[in-house]
Amino acid sequence: MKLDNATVLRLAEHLENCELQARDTLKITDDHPDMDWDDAYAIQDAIKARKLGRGHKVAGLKAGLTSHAKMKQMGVDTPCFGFVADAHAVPDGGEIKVSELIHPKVEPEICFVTKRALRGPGCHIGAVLAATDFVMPGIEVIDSRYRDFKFDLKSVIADNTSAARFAVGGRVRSVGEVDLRTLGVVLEVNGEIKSLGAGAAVLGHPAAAVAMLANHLGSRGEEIPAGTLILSGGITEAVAVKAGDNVALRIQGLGSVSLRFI
Ligand code: 0L1
Ligand code: MG
Repeated sequence: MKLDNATVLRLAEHLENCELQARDTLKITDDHPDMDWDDAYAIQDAIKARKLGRGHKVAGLKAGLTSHAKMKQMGVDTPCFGFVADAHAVPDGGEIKVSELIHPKVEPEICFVTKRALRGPGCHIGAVLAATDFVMPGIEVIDSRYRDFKFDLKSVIADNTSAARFAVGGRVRSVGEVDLRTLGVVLEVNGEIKSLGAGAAVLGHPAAAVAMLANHLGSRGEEIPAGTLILSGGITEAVAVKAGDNVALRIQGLGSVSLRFI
């Protein structure tokens, strides 16, 4: 670690206040160019501790930047990991107030719910599929706290990977019922198709993103507990949304989930 504890806590407070007050900031590596990966995750952990300290719960885990479309869009070459909180959860078909966000974008994701714990190192797709209770469609709303989404990977990790809102819904399926690589995904805004893809866009197989998350947590002495919701990452590039937009995600065999931005 390159940052002292007081700096980690101060940056966590700053970034979480930006989230809660819907105001943007410059990327934190501008002032802390030497911060390392441990610093970045320590700031994210401190944001989590702040939320838990106010009585919130972790609602799930997320892998971000897991498709080449997303990596290319954001100019990075490695996935990252974060969490979603109960306050981020929106019911299927629910409303999101744009005034509570900075510059929201939506991402189509395949979500996993585990029935057994997963712990790296050595976690692989087979272990993930064996430990998965079911999969379902999810829309993740990302809202980087960094001005104009201009950041680097360490700044993004510290900012809890831009987590802002999410909705899951549709049909739950066991992984034996579907081939997650070839599932077609359609994201519509106001009835117009905005992006298309297939599950394999996420690291060749969305379960690979979950395995990578388990291995990342394993390197920190943590695991994915049984019963965890995991957002495996955007299958296409993220799509900017504004007040008045109706967003619908359809995933072949998994039904649909929708959100309204007001
Ligand atoms: O969930 C994601 O893929 C978001 C990762 C963070 C980068 C971004 O804000 O696009
Ligand atoms: Mg995402």
